[in-house]
Amino acid sequence: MEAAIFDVDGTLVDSERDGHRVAFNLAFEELGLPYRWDVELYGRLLEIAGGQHRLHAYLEGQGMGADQRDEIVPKLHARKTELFRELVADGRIEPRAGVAALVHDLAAARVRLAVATTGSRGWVEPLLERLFPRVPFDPVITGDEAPVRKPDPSAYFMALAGLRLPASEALAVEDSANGLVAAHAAGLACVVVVNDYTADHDLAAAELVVAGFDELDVASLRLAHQRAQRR
Ligand code: XBP
Ligand code: MG
Repeated sequence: MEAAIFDVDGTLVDSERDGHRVAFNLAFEELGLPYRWDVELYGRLLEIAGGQHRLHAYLEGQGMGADQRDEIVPKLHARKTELFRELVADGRIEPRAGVAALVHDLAAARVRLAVATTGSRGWVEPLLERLFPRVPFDPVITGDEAPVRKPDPSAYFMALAGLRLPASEALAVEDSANGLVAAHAAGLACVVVVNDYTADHDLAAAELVVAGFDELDVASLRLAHQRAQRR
């Protein structure tokens, strides 16, 4: 296991319910739109990866035509990205418990670290700088570069290309079924650390599923990685 590639939303940070969801709602309000996403509805909308895709699908369901959506979605999403950056800068988004210790232990064990996310570079970079300032994630692949978002494997293929490693020498750390499918489609072993939104996902194919980072250490990640090589 030469490298570990981390997802961001739901994995490095619990960012969806009290982060992105809040920023989407503030953007709706600022643009004078009547929509508000409650916790339960947002859980269902998370099946659509990527904020702009999520907005398009939802607004289409609300009966908004394609021309109006094409005009309003980029504005809404740009404002939502700024608002989410403000939440990060205000310290409202925190690393998941135990993840900071794990990435530091991995780095100390000379396991290289990378990021593969469907989120936008506009908030991913400031979030990593603020919450993981000394962690050498390289490369950081975001939804801006990956041509197709998860569950498509392109973000993981790009991360592997940046690391110059074959999939067999890396491990993905994810929180969701979408992420697991993306990682496996890239040929990567995958450990899933579930959260409230993903605990009921079908994760049977994962090399390891745990409820929190306190259940993981470098040795258990190495074991999960070896399990995939024996399959
Ligand atoms: C994350 C996403 C993103 C975030 C919001 O999925 O799907 O759309 O919800 O970020 P994953 P943006 O954790 O599988 O990468 O609004 O920047 O898309
Ligand atoms: Mg995720």
